[in-house]
Amino acid sequence: MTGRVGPGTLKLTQAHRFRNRPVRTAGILHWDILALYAGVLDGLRAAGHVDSVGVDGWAVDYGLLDADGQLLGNPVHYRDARTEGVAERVWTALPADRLYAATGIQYAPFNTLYQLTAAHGTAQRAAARRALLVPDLIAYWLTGEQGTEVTNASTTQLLDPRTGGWSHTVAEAAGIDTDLFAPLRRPGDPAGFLLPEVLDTTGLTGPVPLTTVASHDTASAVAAVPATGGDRFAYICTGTWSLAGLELDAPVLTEASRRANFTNELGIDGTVRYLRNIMGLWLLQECLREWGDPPLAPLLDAAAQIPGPASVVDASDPAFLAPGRMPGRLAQACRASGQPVPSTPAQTTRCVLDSLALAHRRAVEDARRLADRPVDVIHVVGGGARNALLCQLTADACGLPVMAGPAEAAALGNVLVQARAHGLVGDLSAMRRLVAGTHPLTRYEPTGDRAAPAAWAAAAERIACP
Ligand code: LRH
Repeated sequence: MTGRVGPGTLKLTQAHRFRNRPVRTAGILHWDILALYAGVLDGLRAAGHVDSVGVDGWAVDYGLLDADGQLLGNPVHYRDARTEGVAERVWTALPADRLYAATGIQYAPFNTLYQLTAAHGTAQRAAARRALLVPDLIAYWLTGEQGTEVTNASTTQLLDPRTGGWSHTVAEAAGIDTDLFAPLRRPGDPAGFLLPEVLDTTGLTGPVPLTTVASHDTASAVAAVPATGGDRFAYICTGTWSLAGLELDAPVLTEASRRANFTNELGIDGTVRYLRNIMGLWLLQECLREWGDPPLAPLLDAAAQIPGPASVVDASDPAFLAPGRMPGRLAQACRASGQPVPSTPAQTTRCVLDSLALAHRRAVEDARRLADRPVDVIHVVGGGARNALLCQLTADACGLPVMAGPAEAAALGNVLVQARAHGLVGDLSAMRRLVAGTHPLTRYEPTGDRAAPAAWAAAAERIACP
């Protein structure tokens, strides 16, 4: 994406789009990282002229480099099964409650901490001198400079959210030397210049600086949430995942928070992203893949005609993490909880969207209770903001208005942090006002049906997660 920023101006243009196709080899699910990097180079070529570049991407995954700075094998996908049972092993050295008190990070089987533990004893890990998180790896190839961006570093579960530095307690207990990571850097920090080989390949004219952004895509998206009326808002970043929660000044590290599996990831300017991971539209993407990728609009129209909330599943359950056979797995979960089994694509779609709305409701309610923060409005950003049925169901389930948009929040947050570093925009609230003033938002009111709250509470009870 290219962005143009100025007083009253914030405009994104898609320069190039490419597929991200994970590949399984020798039993392990990998990212095709060179194909992704080639896509980045094609994008830079298509952009034509740029004053600054920023890289963001998904969390937790990393590439290992050898002593010469060369990549040792393709990064492993966080949906790979290699981390099964690994967290339990780590907890014998550092119990889960102490781990949470030290890092504030939710349990997810794929946290970098568990991935690095799973890799212990492999030849690749033995040869590794450096681990670079995926956006940092792309930034390294573009500039030749290595760094570890702090919002994404918080998702490793090796950082102390109170200090923003490494947690040596956790690293030592897990047998991980934090020198494996490059020095920490913060959104806004300069991060070098595009290498001559990159300028050659892309046709760009140098010097082109790389600017550190909130390299965790969710942190970039939260930075661009168009909230302009104080702090009584929740956000849901919807895409492959739904990341639902609050922006706080300090982490919530209580036992109740740990039990609710809330995470305290770092945001820009010392903020904390207090949120829960919900499986998100991945559930639907996987069904669509199984059904041969039919057009989405008629399916959503048909799903909207079905009375709901219909059968629901627990959309925070890691059981849905792995790819494959999703309609069957959803049907099985409904059967196991004694609910009608969705059998048509429209019914399955409705089941997914009702389940997401219900999980959004639980996350927003739990977050406001655990952080003791009132919430008047929910901002839905990311690709799911385009899904009117999901936004309406979320408003209905939560009993709160939903402000939907922008869909490209992560790219906007990326561009805004660069613009700020180059003096083109003010603080976080000025950034948010600029998003709100330049991007149309759609407001969804909860439908005023008196029976609705009881229907959603009953749906929650059916899957035993009140
Ligand atoms: C969303 C995301 C999310 C992480 C997951 C691995 O793209 O970065 O915040 O939990 O991917």
